[in-house]
Amino acid sequence: MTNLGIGLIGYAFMGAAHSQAWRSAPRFFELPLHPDLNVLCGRDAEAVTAAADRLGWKETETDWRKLLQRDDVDLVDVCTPGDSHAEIAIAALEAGKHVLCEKPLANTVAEAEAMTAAADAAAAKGIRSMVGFTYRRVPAIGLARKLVADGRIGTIRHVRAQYLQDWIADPEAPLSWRLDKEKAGSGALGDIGAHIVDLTQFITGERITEVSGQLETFVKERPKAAAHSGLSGTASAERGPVTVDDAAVFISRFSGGAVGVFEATRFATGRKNAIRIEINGSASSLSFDFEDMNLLHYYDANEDPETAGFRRILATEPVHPYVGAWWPPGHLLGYEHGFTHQVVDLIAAIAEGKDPAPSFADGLQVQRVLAAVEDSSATRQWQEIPG
Ligand code: SOE
Repeated sequence: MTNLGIGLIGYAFMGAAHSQAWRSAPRFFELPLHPDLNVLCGRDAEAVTAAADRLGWKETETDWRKLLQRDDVDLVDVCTPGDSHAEIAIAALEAGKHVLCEKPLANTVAEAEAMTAAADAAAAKGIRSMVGFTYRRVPAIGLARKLVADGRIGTIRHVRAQYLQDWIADPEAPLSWRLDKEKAGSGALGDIGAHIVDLTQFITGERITEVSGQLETFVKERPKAAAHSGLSGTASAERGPVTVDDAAVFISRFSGGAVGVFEATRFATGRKNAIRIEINGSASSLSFDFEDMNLLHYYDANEDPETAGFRRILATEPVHPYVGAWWPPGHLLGYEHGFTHQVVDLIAAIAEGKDPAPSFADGLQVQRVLAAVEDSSATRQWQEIPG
């Protein structure tokens, strides 16, 4: 077996999630290439060294450009805030490195277009790229997509999707980079709305063609953070502006004729990471909530009405996507497994010489939907999504 040298940039929440994925993938899955956790990169030498020890990386760099020059790095995993995705990913692809880039692909459509052009040029030379819409790799989501593809849902009429969190519902919760437009591009819209745009298109196999949206920033000023890690922080005495949306809501049309209702918010008090998707089709319905992520609810409209009803499918059988590599039925999977499945699929694509999904082009299409929601909110008009 050949090795695949990994260089990861960023070591906060996503960096830790990706680290565990690279570590655990070869321990549970038979892989055609073995990922070597060679280099962790971050700007603060002391902090990145401590993170490397904790997360299992052999060496560190403090300049991502140096990471790209290393022969022991075949793949660059970008877990930085969105403002650096385009610059790093394009440079990495041009340096001949495969790239995994966290979502949303970029902060603007123009950046996402440039990244997609670089990815296409690199693919012609056998260099692969993928955007990290991790929730595609939740087994129950994979099952939902299969049921749609197998025709079990019929013609899709309604797509209902919510991504609900509450980590800034407290107006005194401090500012993080996720509340800074310069760093994050947008707020709930890009950070979590991007996931439900991708997931609904992934499950239905249809494209969002048109949107009408509304963005809202409820709390316009917050304490600056004295320290911030993951989704929580400690407040300083100074205050600063929130420059992104706190909540994004929009309705949409899908290419197959379905109508969609979307909601992304960090103000849904009591909802921590509730990704709720319901699909109603002519033959049946599907319903999913990430806070109970091992379950898919399925209603078959052809069943005897006397006993028909939503039934819960526990997506932990070896026949369900990815599950066979883990535990016996009923021994549940969690948040981190999606990240592991993501790198398993990426490694397979690299070894087989195929383009992995979701591609940078898929990330660009999501970016166009996000931009259309912003435009719609600003103009109070429906917006079409080109392409
Ligand atoms: C913060 O809202 C966040 O970490 C997102 O950035 C991730 O994509 C999501 O998986 C969990 O929440």
